[in-house]
Amino acid sequence: MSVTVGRNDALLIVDVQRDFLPGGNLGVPEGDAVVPVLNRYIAAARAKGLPIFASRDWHPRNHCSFKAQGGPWPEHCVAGTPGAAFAEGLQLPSDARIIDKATRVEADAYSAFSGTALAGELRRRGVQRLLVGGLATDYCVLSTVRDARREGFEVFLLKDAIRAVNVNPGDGERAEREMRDAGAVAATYEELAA
Ligand code: VGL
Ligand code: ZN
Repeated sequence: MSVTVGRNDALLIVDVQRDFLPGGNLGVPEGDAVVPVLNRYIAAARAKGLPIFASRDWHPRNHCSFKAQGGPWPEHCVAGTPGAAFAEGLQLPSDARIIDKATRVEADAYSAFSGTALAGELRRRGVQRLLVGGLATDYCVLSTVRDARREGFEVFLLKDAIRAVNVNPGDGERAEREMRDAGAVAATYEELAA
C-alpha cells in the first residue's frame, strides 16, 4: 500500500495513560511499546501540520466502572492522579487537543466520541480521515474506531501502535477484525510513510 497522508488527516491517540502501561492499575500487556511508535507518528503529523488529538480516560473517584462500585475494572485513571497522566515519554505537542471522556460517575464511555466534542471539532477543522492508535485495542480503540466510522470518518488503524488487554484470549484479534469489517484500514508507520 502506498498512501499519502496529509491534508484532511488527523492523528488521534487513544488513552495512552500511565494506568494502562505495565505496572499501572489496569496495565495492558506491552502497552508501553506503543509510546515510541506513536512518537514517530506525532513527529510525522507535526512535520505535515496535521492536527493531533489525544483522548484521556478521566474518571471521578467513585466511577461506576470500578470494582468497588460493582463495575468490571480496578480503579484506574482517576482524574488528576498520576495514573491518569499521559505516559511518560509520549511527546505530545503543547497544541495537541486533549479530549477527556468517561468523566461522569454514572456512565462508562470507551469511545473518544462518546459525550465529547470530538466529532464536531474534527468536522470544523475539515478532518476527513483519522489515524488511530493507542490503548486498548479491544476497548477504547475499538469503540472509538466504531464511532469514527459511524460518524463518517475514514480510519487508518495504526497496527503497530495498539495493544490489547485480552481479558479473553483473542479479544485483540477479534477487535482488529471488527474494525476492518467496519471499514478501517490497517496500516503501519512504514506503509504510511512510503
Ligand atoms: C479502557 C478499560 C477501562 C481503555 C478504559 O482505555 O481501553 N479500558 N477503561
Ligand atoms: Zn476506564
